[in-house]
Amino acid sequence: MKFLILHGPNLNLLGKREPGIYGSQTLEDINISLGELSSELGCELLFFQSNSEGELINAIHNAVQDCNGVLLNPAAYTHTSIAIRDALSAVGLPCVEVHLSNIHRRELFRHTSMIASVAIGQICGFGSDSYLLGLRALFNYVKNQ
Ligand code: CA2
Repeated sequence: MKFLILHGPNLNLLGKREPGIYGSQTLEDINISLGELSSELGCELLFFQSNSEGELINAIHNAVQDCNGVLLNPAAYTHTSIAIRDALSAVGLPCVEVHLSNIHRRELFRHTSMIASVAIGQICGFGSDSYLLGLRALFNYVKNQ
């Protein structure tokens, strides 16, 4: 089993800017933890981060060739991108949406997700654990499909 781990805009700054909001872990730290979990589960991961909507969409399109699912934090595109939503819907791969922060406790504009309705589920508010919980959920979903 292989999963695409997709990180949206500005997440490359994690741990380097505004640690008060998003914590001190870097994206590299999160990817390492995900890698450790994938060894435990026995699956393969493909990591990709981009600040560009089109590149994220291309990664989703390419995933259909060799991935069984997508774990994604679309970052600010969560709230705006019908194009990412349509890409996920078009490829039909199971996807889990994750967020470090609890988007429902924050500004009103973060309460809406364009992605949630095409995802199996959404996990938010647990910092980097959101990703680990999300990978477990995605793995179990695909295994039981
Ligand atoms: O809580 C999350 O994971 C978010 O997806 C993070 C996005 C935000 O727009 C979403 O509403 C919720 C922002 C990611 C920006 O990451 C930064 C990291 C360090 C410094 C500045 C931004």
